[in-house]
Amino acid sequence: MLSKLALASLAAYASAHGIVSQVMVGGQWYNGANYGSTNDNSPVRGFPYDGGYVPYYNVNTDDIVCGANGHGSVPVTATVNAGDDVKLRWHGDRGPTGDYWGHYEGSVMDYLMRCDGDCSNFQTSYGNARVYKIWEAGLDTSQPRPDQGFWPSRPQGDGLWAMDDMSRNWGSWHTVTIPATTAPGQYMLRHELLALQAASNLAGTAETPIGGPQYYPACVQLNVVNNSGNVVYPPETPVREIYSTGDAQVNIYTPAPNGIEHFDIPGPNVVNTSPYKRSARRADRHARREAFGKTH
Ligand SMILES: *[C@@H]1O[C@H](CO)[C@@H](O)[C@H](O)[C@H]1NC(C)=O
Ligand SMILES: [Cu+2]
Repeated sequence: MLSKLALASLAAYASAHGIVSQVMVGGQWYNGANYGSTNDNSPVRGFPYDGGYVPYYNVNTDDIVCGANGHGSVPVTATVNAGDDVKLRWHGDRGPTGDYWGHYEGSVMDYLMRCDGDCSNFQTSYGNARVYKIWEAGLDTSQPRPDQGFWPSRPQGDGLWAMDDMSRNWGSWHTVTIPATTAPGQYMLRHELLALQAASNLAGTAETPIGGPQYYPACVQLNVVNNSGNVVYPPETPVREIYSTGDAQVNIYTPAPNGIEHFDIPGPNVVNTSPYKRSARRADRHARREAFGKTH
């Protein structure tokens, strides 16, 4: 039987989710988002009032670009050198201080999206939002399943999920490097968490009324300067075409007791941002795929 306290925390679990509460861009601190509104001193676009996710059935709508409350711009566009790091802090309801990102199972992804001018004028509903993926991590099966710590609900299964790693081992901070070959100009860093704890159950449960995979995009307005000299223009994908509603509908709880042993991170591959056209290894793999009649 659940105590009143347990019921209260279940309710919090259902609505709290998380937001990017702080960012560090090129060594400079900025505020993140507020719940429910944009924050004047932040380059992070708005989150829904409850930090809620984009549900799987909206992955082909404009909401997937920067989230349901991220359509409008924020006043700050943070300047960063190509080659510098951007760090994002996910605020949630778990962890040793009760404010770490709360979910365990899922991937972490980063995309860049050109703003075609000032990000402060960039409206995600224009239908022009195109991205390329610069980083991703999913399930690292070379790692053992971590102990449960503060999160007793995690199911069985070997491996360390990137989302769990971020919260557990990095104080709920994520770091991504803006490629040194990025052309100067304004971009949105489209950072994204994909939570899978409800991915097997599209119908939802009492705790998760909307089931299925949960997408948490976070857009940071950036002005990229001081390029190294080499510029790479990677192929782009319209954001509303990067996922389909069937992506990530995995059952992480089976086959019991070992959980899933492999997770294909959805969306396009991470692009090659090396200043050289194509590495020998990639060219070789490409040639082999063509030999087998595969186009992609
Ligand atoms: C870009 O380079 C210039 C010249 O070296 C420097 O003054 C400026 O601070 C750099 N920008 C950033 C964001 O570091
Ligand atoms: Cu959540």
